[in-house]
Amino acid sequence: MGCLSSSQKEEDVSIALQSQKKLKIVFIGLEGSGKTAILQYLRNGKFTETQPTIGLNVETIQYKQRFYLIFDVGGKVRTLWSHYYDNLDGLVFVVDSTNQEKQQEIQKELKKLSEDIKTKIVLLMYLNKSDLQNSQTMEFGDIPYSKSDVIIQKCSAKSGEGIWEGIDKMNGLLDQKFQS
Ligand SMILES: Nc1nc2c(ncn2[C@@H]2O[C@H](COP(=O)(O)OP(=O)(O)OP(=O)(O)O)[C@@H](O)[C@H]2O)c(=O)[nH]1
Ligand SMILES: [Mg+2]
Repeated sequence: MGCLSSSQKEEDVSIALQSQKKLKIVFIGLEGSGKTAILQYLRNGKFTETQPTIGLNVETIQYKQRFYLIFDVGGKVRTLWSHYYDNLDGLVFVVDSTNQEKQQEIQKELKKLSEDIKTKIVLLMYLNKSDLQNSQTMEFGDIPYSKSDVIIQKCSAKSGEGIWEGIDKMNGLLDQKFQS
């Protein structure tokens, strides 16, 4: 998996994006929620064991006619997340659906998002680890992010359930955004 140091200039990235016409997607979410496992599933079509991400992973995936450049940012140092928000097309927020105790922490991060991101984007919330018995539906109340389109998708990086479904919904909303 390609790895960039977190100090890579955002400016270089946006120039690269423009020349290759890729859409920029950033994966965030609390540590251990399954961001890297989902990215690996998208890349390889199967579950792969992961290590906690230090800094970030970067991968390109193709879906239908579109190329997505995906930044998977480690959950441990959350102050890093906003470094990748420039020229964003979509944001994927991964939640561990077996960990109800983290609900308030997630809510706090969602609120922060609405302050950090000023443009209209597509927000895909993956409720991951649906293969586990203690996976539960989670309520986030009003996602304080009314400027954007929000998709909530149950999924599992282990079984693959819902992973491509989430990407398909996001792709559909991006189609609408570019047509309007
Ligand atoms: N059962 C199950 N385990 C999962 C799933 N997704 C991830 N895991 C496991 O959860 C742990 C954390 O997954 P990661 O993908 O590394 O989590 P992350 O969000 O990238 O974590 P950070 O990089 O630390 O922010 C690993 O042990 C994974 O194997 C899933 O859908 N089901
Ligand atoms: Mg990771």
